[in-house]
Amino acid sequence: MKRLLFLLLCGCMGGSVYAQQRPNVIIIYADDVGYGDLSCYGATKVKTPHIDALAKNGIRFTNGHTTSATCTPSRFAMLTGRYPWRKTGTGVLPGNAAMIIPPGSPTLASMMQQAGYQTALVGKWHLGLGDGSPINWNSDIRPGPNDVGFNYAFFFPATADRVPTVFVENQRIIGADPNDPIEVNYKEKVGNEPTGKENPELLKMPASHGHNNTIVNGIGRIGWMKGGTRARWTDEEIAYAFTDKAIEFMEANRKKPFFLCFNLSDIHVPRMPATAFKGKSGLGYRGDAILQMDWSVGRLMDKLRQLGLEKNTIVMFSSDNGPVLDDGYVDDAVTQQNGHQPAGPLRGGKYSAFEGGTRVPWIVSWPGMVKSGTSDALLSQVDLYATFAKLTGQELPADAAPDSHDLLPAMLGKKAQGRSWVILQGGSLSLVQGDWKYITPSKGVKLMKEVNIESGNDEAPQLYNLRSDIGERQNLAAQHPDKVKAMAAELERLKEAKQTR
Ligand code: NG6
Ligand code: CA
Repeated sequence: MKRLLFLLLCGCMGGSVYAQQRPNVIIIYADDVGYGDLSCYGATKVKTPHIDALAKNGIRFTNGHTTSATCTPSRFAMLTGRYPWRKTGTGVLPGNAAMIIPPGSPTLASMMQQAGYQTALVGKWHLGLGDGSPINWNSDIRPGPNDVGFNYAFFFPATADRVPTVFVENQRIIGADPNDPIEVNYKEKVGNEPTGKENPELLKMPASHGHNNTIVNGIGRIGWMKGGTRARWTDEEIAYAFTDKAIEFMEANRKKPFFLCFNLSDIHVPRMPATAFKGKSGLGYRGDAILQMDWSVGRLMDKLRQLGLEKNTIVMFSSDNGPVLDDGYVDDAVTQQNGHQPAGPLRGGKYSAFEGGTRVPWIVSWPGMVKSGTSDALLSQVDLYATFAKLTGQELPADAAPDSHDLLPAMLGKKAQGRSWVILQGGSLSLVQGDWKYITPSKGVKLMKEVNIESGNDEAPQLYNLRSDIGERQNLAAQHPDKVKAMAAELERLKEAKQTR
C-alpha cells in the first residue's frame, strides 16, 4: 500500500516513475555553516565545488531556516517535527545529558524506518544519551539513537568541544577499555590530567573563552573526563572517520532504500582539520574546515555515482544554525577573515534572532526528478518530517510531528510557495509572515564579547520587512504598531496551539 502511494505520488509529480526502488535520502547536516559560507551562496574567498555541483544540479533555497540559532534545539526539531521551545531542556546540552527525545517516540528516522528504509545516523548527535541516571560510559549506553529510529549509528555524543571525546558505534564506545574506564563530569574535575586552565602551555590551540577543562589532543574542552585514553579521537581524523562510516553504510545498503543523516562536525569548533586541509583556504582553520566539509560531500557523491545510485537518491545539504567566527578558540577565523562574510548579506549569526541565526544554506538535489534552479520558498527544518512522510506515502499519526508541514511540492521545486509563516528561535522568538518579521521584545541572551555577534534581542519590539531589508537594518515597529500587535497576537496563538500543522 505504502509503495503504491509512493508510485502514485511519482506519477502525480509528472517525472519518470522510479519503479525500481523508492529513492534513498541523504541529509547532509553541517554544523555552524552560515548563509554566506559556500561559493554557491556568494562566497568569493573560499570555494566549495562539490556543494556547488549539488546546487547546480538541484534547487538552491534562499529562504530555508533552522528552527533555532543553536544546535540541540534545531536537531530536536528536525527529528521530532516539533518546535523545541515547546519543551524545556532543549537548549545546548552538555556531553553527559540525558536523551531529550523519549525512546520509542515518533521521529523522522522511525517514520522512515516504517516506510521500509534502513536508517543511519553518522556524525554529531547532541541530543543526549541515557535515561537521566548517570551514564556508564563503559558498558552499553542506552537509550540512544538506536532507540529513536536509527538502525545504525556512529556518532559522538555532543560536540567536538565537549567531553567525552569519543566515537560511539550503536551503544558502545569504540576503543573502550575496561582497565581504563571513562568518567565524565561537568561540575568538577575528575582525574588528574592537565586542564586548559591549569596548563595552558600544553595547548596546541589556545582558548579565547571557556574551553579550559580537560585537554584532549592538545585542545582544551568543555567538561572533564578521565580514562578512555585509547578511545579518544584525534580531531584531525573526525571528518575521515565520519565520511568513511557514511560510505560503508551506503555500500552495505545499496540494494535497499536507505535514509542517512550525515551530521558533519565541520565547521564547529575546535576547528582542527586534517593535514590535507590545514592552511589551504587562506582563511585560517575555519576556512580550511569549509574545504574539508566540501571534500566530505564530494566523497559521498562519488560513492553514489560509483554505486549507480545518483539518480535515485535525494541529497539535501543544510546547516544547524548560523555562523560564528570566534566560538571559543584562537584559530585565526577572525585574524584571517580576509573579507569573507560568513552570513552573507544577513545580520547576526549563530545565537542570534536576526536572520543570520537561522537562515542557512539549503540545497536539494534529485537528478531527473527536480529541475535545477533557485527557490525563495519559505522552509523550516521542522517540516522535513511531514515532507518525507508524504514522499514515502505515509499518514502522520495524530501524536507525531505537531509543527511539521508537508512542503514536498516546494522542496521538489514543483511549487514556488513554501510556508506562509514560521517561528524562529534565537534567544527570543520571532514570527515571519510573508515578507514581515517580528522579533519579540526580551532582555534576551547576552553573548560573550569575543563571539562578537549581535543577538538581535531587544527590549523593544522589532519589525522588519525582509523583502526590502534582508539585512534587518530598519526597525519599522514604530511605523506599523497595528502590524506589531497583530503579529504578536498571532505568535501567542501559535505558541498556545498544541499543534500547528
Ligand atoms: C557554547 C560554547 C560554544 C559552542 C556552543 C554550542 C563556550 C564558551 N561556548 O556554550 O563553543 O560549543 O556552546 O554550539 O563554551 S552548538 O553548535 O552545538 O549549538
Ligand atoms: Ca551548530
